[in-house]
Amino acid sequence: MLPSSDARVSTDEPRGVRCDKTRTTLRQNRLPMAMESLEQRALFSWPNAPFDTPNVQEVIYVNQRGNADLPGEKISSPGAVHGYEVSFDDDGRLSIYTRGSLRIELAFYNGPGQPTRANAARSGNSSIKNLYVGPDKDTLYVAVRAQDPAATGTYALYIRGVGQNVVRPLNRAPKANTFSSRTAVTGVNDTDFFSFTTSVTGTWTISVKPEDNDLNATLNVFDSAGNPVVGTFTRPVDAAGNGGNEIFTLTNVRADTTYYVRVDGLGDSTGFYRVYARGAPVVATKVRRR
Ligand SMILES: [Ca+2]
Ligand SMILES: [Ca+2]
Repeated sequence: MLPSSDARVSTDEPRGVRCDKTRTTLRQNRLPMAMESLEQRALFSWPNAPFDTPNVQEVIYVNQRGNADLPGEKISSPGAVHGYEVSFDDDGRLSIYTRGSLRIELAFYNGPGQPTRANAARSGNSSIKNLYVGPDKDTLYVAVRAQDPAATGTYALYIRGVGQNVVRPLNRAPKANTFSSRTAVTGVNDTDFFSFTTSVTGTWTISVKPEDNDLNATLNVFDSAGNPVVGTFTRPVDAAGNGGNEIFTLTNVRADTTYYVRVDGLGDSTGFYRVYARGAPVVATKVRRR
């Protein structure tokens, strides 16, 4: 059970141990040693965000629905925290949860510093629900670690965040099978989403061309269900630096398929850019009969 209020920190009790949820009661009635150390660890010993070595930090690139599925995550060194940076373009509710056999402790940070909510797994699964994402496009952090500091292993992490309010359709350009749009990454954690529907079966090239040398663009493409088709939830296409074009070619694409293109500026880079989707139809080849 999770508190619905924005309590500073909440911790689920281990299975079989009964305790009162309020922290004053926890303090007054001294807990068994194991429970107390768990509570204290969950409260006090999370590292500050952003995370650095020996902890890991990755950036999560959510899809147009504000979601990210990370099924193959790993705690590879004992005691390490696996940290994630995540942001949303719009405000709303956020839930995070893990699955797997490794007992997990999960923490949410609404900015740099200490977590605002933390939760320990009853089984392998841990979750923090009803988090509020404000309208300021803040950088948020999620941290995952094994409940047993000596344990290592894999887990799945799921982000269920805030969907993108505005998805711009890419405009059909005069050139056949070409769509494009121009806009700007205007600030830290401003993310732009575009959609287009393929007009031919064949090869489709999606590109981002910065018009400002300050913009280090990154590119992700998701299908209509939110599955990554270009880049992953933690790795965009980012071959070029500031001012450089990002290009990715998809082969064997069917006509009438809708894709969602995510453009972001790496770090806090900003600037205007154009985004293109260009289709090259499959050329029919005659099959010779002998
Ligand atoms: Ca923008
Ligand atoms: Ca780039």
